[in-house]
Amino acid sequence: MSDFSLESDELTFYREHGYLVRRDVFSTEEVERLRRSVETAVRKAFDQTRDGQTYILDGKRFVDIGHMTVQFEHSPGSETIRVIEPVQHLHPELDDLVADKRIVSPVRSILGGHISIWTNKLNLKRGREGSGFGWHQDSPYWIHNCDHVDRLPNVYLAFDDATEANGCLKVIDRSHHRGCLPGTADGSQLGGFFTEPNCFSEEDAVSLALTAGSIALFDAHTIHGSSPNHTDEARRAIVMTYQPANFPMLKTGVIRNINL
Ligand SMILES: O=C(O)CCC(=O)C(=O)O
Repeated sequence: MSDFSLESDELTFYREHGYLVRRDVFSTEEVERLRRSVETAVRKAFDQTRDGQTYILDGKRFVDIGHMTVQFEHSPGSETIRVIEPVQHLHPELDDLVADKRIVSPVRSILGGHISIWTNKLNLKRGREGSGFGWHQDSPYWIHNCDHVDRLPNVYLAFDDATEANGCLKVIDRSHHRGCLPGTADGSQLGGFFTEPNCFSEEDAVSLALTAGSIALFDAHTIHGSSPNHTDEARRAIVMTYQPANFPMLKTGVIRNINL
């Protein structure tokens, strides 16, 4: 595995189940440095929200700053950032991370050729306040901006140990085989982004408890979500999404090919 490509059994597992875990891909020292970069990026994003465009969806606060969207935690008046998308431009280490061969080589194995960046986001899930993510697929959200949603693999990198207690990522095993599924029709503004519960069984959920520095790859059609953080410590992660080469990024419209 010296070039970090997927072994054939890993690729077979990914194709069959819609996800794959690789443990301890980044060292403790690397993860510590990345955590510092993440916090610098968060401070930078927070400062920029002062000049952004604020809007509320289902009572949740979002701020757009140019092409970047910052989402705040759901409790009324919260100043805690929940998600930043895209994020790589906020720190050179994050910019390097999205092109790191340990992230990119497995994606190339899946897509079978040269690749470019689709999007990336920081999911911060701070201690106690960090809210969960309802069950959803990414593909129905992206299909409006992209005609190749079948070819947008995600790589989730854990910056902290992720456990059931702090809200680790969960996936619905094999759910990606069914393509885009209907969203809920509950009348809310964001409801359509959450997968209609009758379309899957939570009995098929797999909790991806990960040590910091581990990665999980998952398909854009894979139903996934996570619980709130019930601990005092943050559960931070970045989700980096790729596509075949020469396509523009979501939001920025810029083409960011990755040259290995
Ligand atoms: O970070 C998590 O636990 C969930 C991530 C997720 O659902 C997403 O980013 O689409």
